[in-house]
Amino acid sequence: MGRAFVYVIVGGGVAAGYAALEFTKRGVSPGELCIVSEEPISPYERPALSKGYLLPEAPARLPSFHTCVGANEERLTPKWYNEHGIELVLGTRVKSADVRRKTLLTTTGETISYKFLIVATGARALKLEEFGLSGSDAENVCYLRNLADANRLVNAMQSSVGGNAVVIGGGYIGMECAASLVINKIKVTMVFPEAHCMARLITPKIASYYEDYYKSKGVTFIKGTVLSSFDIDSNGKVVAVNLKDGSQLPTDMVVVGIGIRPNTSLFEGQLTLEKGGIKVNGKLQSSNSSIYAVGDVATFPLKLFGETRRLEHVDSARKSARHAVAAIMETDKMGEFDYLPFFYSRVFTLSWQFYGDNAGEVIHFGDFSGSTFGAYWVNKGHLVGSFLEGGTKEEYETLAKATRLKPAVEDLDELERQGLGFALAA
Ligand code: FAD
Ligand code: NAD
Ligand code: ISD
Repeated sequence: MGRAFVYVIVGGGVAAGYAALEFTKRGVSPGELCIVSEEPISPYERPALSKGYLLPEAPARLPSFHTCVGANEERLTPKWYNEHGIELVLGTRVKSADVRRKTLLTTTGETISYKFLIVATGARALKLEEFGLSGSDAENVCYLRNLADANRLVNAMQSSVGGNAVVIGGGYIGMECAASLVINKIKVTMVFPEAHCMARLITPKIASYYEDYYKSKGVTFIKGTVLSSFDIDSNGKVVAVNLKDGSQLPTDMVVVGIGIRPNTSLFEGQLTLEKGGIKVNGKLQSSNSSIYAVGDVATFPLKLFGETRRLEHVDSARKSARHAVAAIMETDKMGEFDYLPFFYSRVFTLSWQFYGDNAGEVIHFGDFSGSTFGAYWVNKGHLVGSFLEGGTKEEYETLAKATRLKPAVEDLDELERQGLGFALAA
């Protein structure tokens, strides 16, 4: 059995939702577009899963956070796809792709053919087993990538109120889930191998501010070590976490956030890969001219810094998806994707934004004993990155604009003295 479409999107996450919106804005006809997704629900704003979804009071629930509300655009419900003649094939994994024949084979045995394919398969959470450990299947061990994971996490939290949780990993998932656990009245111990949290992005000085804040909320940090094993009871629940440094942490639940791997396997050996993702050009087009890749799975040229990057953040998923659709539908007119990396997080009453690149020398500014502070990264005499905690909308916009301009920085002391003023004047 088989069906044919002009445009097919494989993957039904953030990028797929924004691509669908862009297709309709550019005039796709009913019956031309199909989205095939392993998830049983239409595209939603994944960031909500580690934030509003985990709140004990008035938690965010679908359909409120279907794409594209995260960018203040229309909320695309299943009805919206239906009304626009977009075929949603949900709860269905694509198990193989034949790029020569331009076909996808699904787990239901259907063959779906395309003229243009957008790969938006995102990424999967790394499992402890990939580091030689075991225990991921225990009922109170939680990962967080999709709605099913989030529901499992909510259930585990509800059974652990007043108890203890161990969070493995000091990255985005670790920090955002730790905050949610605290808000759910669960005592948290965070364990990670680095010297400070969020080591991929922030400086020791900024990390120290966040760690102190978390400590004031009762969070304990155990750094420079990793998990060695779980103690699991006869009901299949983890009751203690054993660390390589020899310590043992009794616990009611565990959250694991130890990074991701892009879902490239369908195309390995068929498309060129780079830096763990599908290599694309400035139009988001892969080594096969009928196939585009967007979001977490794409390694694209970052014009601003003259190198290729694969990013794992929602803004780049949204914008790369829209650019790919524009490039497919307006082939001659579309320029290259010219992206300024933008990352953010919100936990407790804290909120930060980051723009650009965290390369080169770091200049901190602002009041680290108060609530507004930041940092600039200066590389080869130019400002290339900026971070701000506790800024206003206008301040973040200013920072983004200034970072994109990559202004020359002649005097680092002066930059430190001017702080946000430097961005305002740039
Ligand atoms: P995804 O949104 O992961 O979508 C991929 C889709 O492809 C999924 O539906 C998946 O089931 C499907 N799929 C995969 N393989 C197949 C297959 N073979 N067949 C069919 N379907 C398939 N970023 C930020 O910038 N800020 C945040 O605050 C933030 N919070 C986050 C919170 C959480 C809990 C998580 C997990 C991520 C967060 N991110 C955040 C990252 C952001 O959500 C991702 O960068 C973004 O979702 C990437 O979009 P994507 O469409 O590329 O992939
Ligand atoms: P991450 O890369 O941010 O952090 C992984 C962390 O795992 C590292 O900081 C390290 O502390 C830890 N680690 C690595 N190996 C380990 C090991 N063997 N044992 C113990 N700890 C180990 O990844 P994540 O936190 O898992 O996040 C997953 C994805 O979700 C990322 O793509 C991230 O960008 C995305 N996300 C983003 C946001 C945001 O942008 N606000 C929020 C949530 C999730
Ligand atoms: O970007 C985001 C984000 O941080 C969320 O929580 O999108 C979601 C939506 O704003 C949820 O409605």
